[in-house]
Amino acid sequence: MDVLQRIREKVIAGDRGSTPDLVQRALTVGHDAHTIMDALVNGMDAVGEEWRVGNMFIPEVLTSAEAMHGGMDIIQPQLTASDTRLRGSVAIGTVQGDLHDIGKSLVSMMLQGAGFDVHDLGVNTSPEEFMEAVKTHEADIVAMSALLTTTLPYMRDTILVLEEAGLRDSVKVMVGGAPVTPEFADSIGADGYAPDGSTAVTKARELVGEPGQATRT
Ligand code: B1M
Repeated sequence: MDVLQRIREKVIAGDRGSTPDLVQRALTVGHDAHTIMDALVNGMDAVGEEWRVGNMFIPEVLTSAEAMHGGMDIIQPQLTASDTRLRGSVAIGTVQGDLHDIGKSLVSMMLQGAGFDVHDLGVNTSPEEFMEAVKTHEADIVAMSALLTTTLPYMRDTILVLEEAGLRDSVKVMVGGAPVTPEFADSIGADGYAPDGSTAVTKARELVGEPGQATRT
């Protein structure tokens, strides 16, 4: 089994001890950080499917998430060091009521790697916290992540709070996360949607006025 396949298997097994070592080995043998990230994400996707069908339970899912984070910590310097030119300021967080942080953290790292000044507000971020962060950091982009259908409405609420605070015209809003669709993004008046980290970078560049290749909004 090659090292990328083993990384995927270690995430599925929730092996917090070996995953970072294997990721380090993958870097040493020449795999780039994005390829390794794909292997980590792939493992987490398999975990999600096993959980969905009832073959895995929450404690196991959590140890897989920790293994994934351990691997991400190793590739973070590579993901965030590719371009140091500041392209704009981004306030990113997972929306209120939502504790999923892996996808948001990946997008955050990739935006940093692309040269954005990223302020990661963490998980369970209320509309008011997003709004305050826009003021404090003079953010060009608010980037919201949601993994639960039940927390999607907080994306709309955040946009409303930005409007009420008179900030909506000065900041772009980008949304993403597994249940988010382009149609949903349009329906709440977001400026951009991205299905994954690399598209999020392309979209963010477009939103701050750089040419990009994203496919919508
Ligand atoms: Co959660 N969970 N979970 N969970 N969990 C899902 C999302 C679920 C689909 C599982 C399932 O049923 N198959 C389901 C949601 C169903 C729905 O609403 N449609 C679900 C549920 C129901 C729940 C609970 C309610 C379970 C319960 O308690 N009964 C509960 C809710 C807790 C809460 O948030 N309040 C819960 C809890 C948890 C854990 C704590 C156990 C754990 C989170 C640990 C952590 O994050 N530290 C967890 C996990 C790990 C998952 C799954 C298995 C994996 C999510 C993940 O990290 N994926 C997930 C099933 C799945 O997705 N297959 C599931 C890997 C990650 C890289 O992908 O986050 O999609 P993702 O991010 C991608 C893209 O979406 C995109 O780019 C990323 C990189 O490609 N992206 C953006 C994300 N944000 C973006 C923002 C952007 C642009 C792109 O711009 C701003």
